[in-house]
Amino acid sequence: GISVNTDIFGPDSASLASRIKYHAEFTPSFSPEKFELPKAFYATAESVRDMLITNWNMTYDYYEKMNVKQAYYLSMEFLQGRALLNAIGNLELSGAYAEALRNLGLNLEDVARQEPDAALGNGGLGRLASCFLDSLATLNYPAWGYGLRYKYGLFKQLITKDGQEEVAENWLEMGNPWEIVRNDVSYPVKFYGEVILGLDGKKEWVGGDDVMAIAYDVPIPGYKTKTTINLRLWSTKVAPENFDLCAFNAGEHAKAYDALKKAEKICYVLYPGDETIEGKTLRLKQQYTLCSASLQDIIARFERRSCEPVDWDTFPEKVAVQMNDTHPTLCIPELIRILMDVKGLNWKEAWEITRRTVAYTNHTVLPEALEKWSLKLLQELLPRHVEIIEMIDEELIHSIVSEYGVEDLDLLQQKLKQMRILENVELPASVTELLVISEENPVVDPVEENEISGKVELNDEEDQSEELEAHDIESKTEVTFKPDPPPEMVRMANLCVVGGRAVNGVAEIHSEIVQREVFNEFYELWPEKFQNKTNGVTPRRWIRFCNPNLSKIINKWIGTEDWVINTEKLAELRKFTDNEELLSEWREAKKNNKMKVVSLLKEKTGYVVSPDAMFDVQIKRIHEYKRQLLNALGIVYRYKKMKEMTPEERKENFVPRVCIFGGKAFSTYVQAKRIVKFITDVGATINHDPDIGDLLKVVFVPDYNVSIAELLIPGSELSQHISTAGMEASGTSNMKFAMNGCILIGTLDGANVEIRQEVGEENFFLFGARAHEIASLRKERAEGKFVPDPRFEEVKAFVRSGVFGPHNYDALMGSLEGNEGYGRADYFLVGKDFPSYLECQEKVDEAYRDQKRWTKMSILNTAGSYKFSSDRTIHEYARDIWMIEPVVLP
Ligand code: DL6
Repeated sequence: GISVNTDIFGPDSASLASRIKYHAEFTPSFSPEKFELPKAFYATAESVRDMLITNWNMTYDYYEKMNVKQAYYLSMEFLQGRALLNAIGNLELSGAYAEALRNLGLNLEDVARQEPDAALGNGGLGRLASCFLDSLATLNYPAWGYGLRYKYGLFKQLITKDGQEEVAENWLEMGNPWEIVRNDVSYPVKFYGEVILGLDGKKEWVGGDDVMAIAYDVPIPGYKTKTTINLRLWSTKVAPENFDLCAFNAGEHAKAYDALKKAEKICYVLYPGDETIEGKTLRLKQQYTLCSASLQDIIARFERRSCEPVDWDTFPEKVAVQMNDTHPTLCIPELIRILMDVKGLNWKEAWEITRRTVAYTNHTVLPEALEKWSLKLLQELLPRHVEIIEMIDEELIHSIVSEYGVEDLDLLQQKLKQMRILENVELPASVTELLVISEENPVVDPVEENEISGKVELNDEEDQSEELEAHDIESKTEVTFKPDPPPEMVRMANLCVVGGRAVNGVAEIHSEIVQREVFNEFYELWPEKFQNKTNGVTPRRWIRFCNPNLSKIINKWIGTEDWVINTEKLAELRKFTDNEELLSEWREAKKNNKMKVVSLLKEKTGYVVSPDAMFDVQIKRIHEYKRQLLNALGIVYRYKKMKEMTPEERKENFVPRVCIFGGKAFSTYVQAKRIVKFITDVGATINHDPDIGDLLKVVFVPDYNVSIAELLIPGSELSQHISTAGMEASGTSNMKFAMNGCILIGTLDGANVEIRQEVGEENFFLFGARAHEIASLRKERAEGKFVPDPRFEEVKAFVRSGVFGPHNYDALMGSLEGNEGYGRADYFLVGKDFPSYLECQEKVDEAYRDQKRWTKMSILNTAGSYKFSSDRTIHEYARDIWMIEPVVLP
């Protein structure tokens, strides 16, 4: 399948074969006797890496010589997937490598499959970062990524009879041929300690524990360019002076290893949460390690490239730092700290430089995902940073006071409450002096009744420890209530908005929500800061390399391979949608890709499915807002209707479908895990029902990752992007599916809105409530005013009847009804959207029956997807936020 290739320069296959053999022998990580697949992969990758290093060095030297402005993309996640086919594809050596390996008795695809996925990310946010790196390199932008080198990536998902189980993913077990450790690039990162006033009157952060951050570089090659940029990942180890040799010599081995383990632990595991906050201290240490090591590195580079004396005011002319979500927020106080405490600048200078350097991308509007850190924890771990955050908070308060004045104290108080970085913290003295604060106008919020979470102390001494829920209070007359004071917190997103030169959302509708709702007060104060940068994905990985069958056809009809960089050329396909030859080639390519999916499903699940059925796919993190449950209930309804019909009626009424799911649930997200279990149970029943046969199959592919997406997306026909409107910031797999000629069924949410515009309304299956309706629908729902469609009641009753095994799925069905104990009633509005979803699915069947119409729709999806190349997104970031220019190597 790697046959579309036009190698135009570089070594021939004989030379590559000898390089592979060289590495098999002289970069040994396997025993010498045999040359088999795993060894062949490592030797091949090492031979590629040699070329990448040459290009990396050239790129680095040139940037150094030209002293260019560089952008730095700081992200806690990079979801790189496999690198081999991407690297040789970008180097235009796929054909030569395939031949070299053939001559060595091996097949390139088999060799490539040996590579473990680098899964240093949870989902969309991390994969976006990786697509951005590919575009940056391809477009010759001087930019680097900075992240952490987690020893264990995202967990491996097993599907057992109990649902999802998680197993550690030891991706580095056999070594990583792509990384280069830089033993000479390391920085101390401090935790704990205290702040003292030095003799020179400057603040000094002393004591505490230092760990060392060591750089591991991963070369990122651009497509058809020598530009090879860098992904620098930090690993941590103990600072040499912290290894307690005395303790070791005294036989206290555990004590001696303690510091060692504490330091290494920081980079052990990718924080598993996508949208939840847990493991707080370790997570905070990870975030600070990324920020501190990266900034020390960036600053060292800036100083090295500067003339003496260093003009710090020019720092923002040479450096742009992008914070991928709030995870790297500590960049802001860390940059200020280094500039003030280490480089000797004053507060005003340091704050100004920082505000001109860093920018922030928001990736979610879910309130529970907007990071907040306990002030107490931060104070303990990073005392100097807390002082700096307090100074920023004070600056902000003064801006708010000068904007809104002190005449209307209610208004002012409301703004302070919404906007301050520090939550539930008293106002600084400099501000209270300005304000006349009456009893009625307390400036620190009183505890609101509905927020009460405090302990209840009973009069009865013996029962003092008992904790009661707030709603129990009324019934106990003898109870006196002493609420805990509300916790003092730091709101990281507010800090990012205040400290960032720009704030952007990731799709038009999301950026509007960011401006109108999430950060509306800030938007009113500083409208010029707010931008939209609709996400994109790299067409190299997501069309050219993962779908060679389709690429060949596109080349033929457009007459050039240029579309791989100039994706707008894809629009030319629109001219040929009536051409029977193209239609038949297009169908053929899809069929071939579907055959690969058939093999994948068989290999991973044992299920054998028919390639003639429609392949209907939903692959993404499992989350209630993404509504895999809506999809599953739609399938159940379909199954129920089938069962009520005669075999003839069934065949006549339904298009055969293979419904494919994939995705991981956060390990402690109980409801998401129930959904996984439910889908697999539904599959187990339907797939073994002899009445149904090939008319309906439901398959959950375990351990969904980038490599599985690369196989599933080209072989899909319908893809589901059905989140509750307003909740999916953008989505990026929707873009990948459209590029590969899949038709989307979806709500008006995230990038779906723009995809529908681009591919044409008639080529997108739209259903469901709109974002602006959601709040009132939820209110109605909570007030019990929602009248469910009978089909929704029918499907829930069917599930409860026990058709899908011994479970009654009470917790799952109950969550859709708001029964006692299940919290918010159908918060994600599955019931509300269910009827319009079913009706839309009927339209899907109807369209699929007319294969000519379907194929045209498919072509028009590919043709209309060009806007969603990450090249477009990166050009926009470069132009509007980072102010960097492409730098082409001579
Ligand atoms: O922007 C990339 C990606 C979006 O496409 C998804 O819609 C969004 O859910 C995801 N956000 C996160 C949230 N993480 N945090 N914080 O992963 O970002």
